[in-house]
Amino acid sequence: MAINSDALAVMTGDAPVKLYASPPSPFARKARIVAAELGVLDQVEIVNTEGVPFDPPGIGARAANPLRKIPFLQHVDGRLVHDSLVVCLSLIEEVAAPEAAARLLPPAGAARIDVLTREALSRGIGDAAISLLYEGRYRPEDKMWPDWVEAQWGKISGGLDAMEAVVPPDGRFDLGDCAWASALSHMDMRFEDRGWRDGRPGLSAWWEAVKQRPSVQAVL
Ligand SMILES: N[C@@H](CCC(=O)N[C@@H](CS)C(=O)NCC(=O)O)C(=O)O
Repeated sequence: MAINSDALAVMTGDAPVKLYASPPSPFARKARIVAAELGVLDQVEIVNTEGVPFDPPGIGARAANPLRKIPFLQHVDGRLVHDSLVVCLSLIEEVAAPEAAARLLPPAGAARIDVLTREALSRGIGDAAISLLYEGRYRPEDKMWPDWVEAQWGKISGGLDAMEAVVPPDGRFDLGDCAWASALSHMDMRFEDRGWRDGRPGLSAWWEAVKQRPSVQAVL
């Protein structure tokens, strides 16, 4: 989507891309981890922007950001990229050097689909997690629906079980793994009381190891 760069009041400066992101967002964390793993942090200006459902300040004109969500990316030519997967693809394919890009995402075929499928699992967990949080934060108390809350947790739990079944091999840290790390960091931040590690020893051990990566440390 091409937009006039005046459309977002906060757009100033010379970085090739601006990443509109808020620190706790699992989707924004993924984009930041990806930028760090690609070695392009010096080309990405992070603009702190809150993502909340009710038209937060700084989220931009409706024409520029129709879904009113973060993260989104703006290129210096004004192009706007939204949804965290496409933000990551834009960083990989349009900002990073080819060798760095290839480490995060194979160019085609089943290997690429595998990475994108793992990313989608994490994004689904993030969507359910955000729905759950918003239920507690914004829904009037008399309209809360515990079964619905548990159904959202069921999606998260199912996603975590699927992760446990195929724990990433040592040494790999591609886009799918960046996404998993962002989802687990969000689990620790928002849902520690749910005990997501219980019954998932492989995933817990993997998370303890990848948590040491500088790209992940930077978003915790
Ligand atoms: N599928 C989107 C989800 C993004 C999302 O839900 N972001 C939240 C913050 S973590 C947000 O901006 N929420 C505001 C809203 O729902 O209106 C993505 O992957 O980027």
